Amino acid sequence: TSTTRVLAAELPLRIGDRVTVQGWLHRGRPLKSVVFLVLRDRSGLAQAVFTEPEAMAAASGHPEETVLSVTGTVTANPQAPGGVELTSPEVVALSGPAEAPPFDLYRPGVPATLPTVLDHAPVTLRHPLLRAPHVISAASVAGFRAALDGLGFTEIHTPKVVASATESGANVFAIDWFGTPSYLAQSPQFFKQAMVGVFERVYETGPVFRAEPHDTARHLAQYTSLDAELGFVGDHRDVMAVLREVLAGMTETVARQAGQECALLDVTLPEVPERIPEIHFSRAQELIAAGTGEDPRGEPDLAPAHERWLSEWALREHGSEFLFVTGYPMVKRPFYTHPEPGRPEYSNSFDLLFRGLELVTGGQRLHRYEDYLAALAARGESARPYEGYLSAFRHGMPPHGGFALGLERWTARLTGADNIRRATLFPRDLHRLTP
Ligand code: AMO
Repeated sequence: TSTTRVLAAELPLRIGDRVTVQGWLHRGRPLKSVVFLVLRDRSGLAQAVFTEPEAMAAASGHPEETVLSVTGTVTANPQAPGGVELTSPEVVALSGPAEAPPFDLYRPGVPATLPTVLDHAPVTLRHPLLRAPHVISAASVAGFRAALDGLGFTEIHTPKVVASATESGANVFAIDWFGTPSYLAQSPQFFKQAMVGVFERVYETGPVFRAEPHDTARHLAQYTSLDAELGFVGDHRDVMAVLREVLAGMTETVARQAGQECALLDVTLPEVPERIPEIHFSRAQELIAAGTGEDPRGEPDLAPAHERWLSEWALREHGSEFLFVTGYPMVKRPFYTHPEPGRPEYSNSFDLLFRGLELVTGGQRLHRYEDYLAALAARGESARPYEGYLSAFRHGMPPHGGFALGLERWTARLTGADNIRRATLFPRDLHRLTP
């Protein structure tokens, strides 16, 4: 008799039925008069209990991670995972592992260093604790999309090999494109701006590349950028308002779609305030000077330690785990940045800090062609490499702005990971190109 596959999490609804569960042998426990097999599938764990001598023999000797198909009768047992187990089971091995994982995947902790976890990612990520951040990451992207779809945005996909750098200051990977020098895209910046002229509101989720020469817990050489761009804004505050909706949508979707994983990792989801507190860069520097005794005034950017300090300040003063820092100095922002009216040394841009870390960068952009020419000239740059990009602005572009959120940073902050690499399936960095 053949039955269709049922997921572990569905078993409580199938008591009394004869069903087939398929998955990996999470843990086998052969005892004297009974053999317990715990199977793991995408939904969770299911236990099968073998008591007949012949069935016990068939269930014994499979190493963990053997792929099994078990057909049995769903029987209530409060002690089993999910309160049910398969009794009178028959087992078929679909494939066996050639070697054991570097550590037991069924133990509640992970007794391995990060390099060991990453070196053996195809198998170590099967550990429920190591898999969970990636389920949360997937739910976050689903929430990002749903929120922006709801706001009338169109999803786009843009090239990852480009002819010019976009983010001044960030390092580029040069590649040989059929003999033409080119770069791996640092950001979809130019394309998303140009597509405002076509769709008004666009978003993209995809890989971007930064040739980061430093080895930190928050930088990758390839990361996933969640980008949005919208036209007809008054200034950067309209962009911040959209970002607020997106963060709320991401958090809600994580709660709904990855509740089990959040519980497993003890994740406390942040509250996204109706109005995320904001502070101007110049004011932030004054606070830091007064609060830490270090004087950052004159620095064009915030040091990581000062971002942490500001995050704590926002939590203390405003009860918010999010803080917008606005008005970063123009010298630290790319040429497409819109200056602050009245104080042109500052910009209509922002960073969003979340739990001590820069999570998002965004702002209002220049939208007039002549302003781009002037901005490039003022920076001593030729307009020629940017001609393709600038053509959008020769045909009429509305005031617009957007943002980019680093997915791995979000997931790492959400799950309390000490390193962004724990939120990355296969990290690419200074030292890592495999697996
Ligand atoms: P920026 O360069 O600040 O802005 O990047 C946006 C966000 O991406 C994340 N991030 C990184 N994550 C992991 N590893 C890295 N090396 C890394 N670098 C950046 C951060 C950061 O806040 N075009 C602009 C965005 C815009 O204005 O729309 C941009 O790329 O979370």
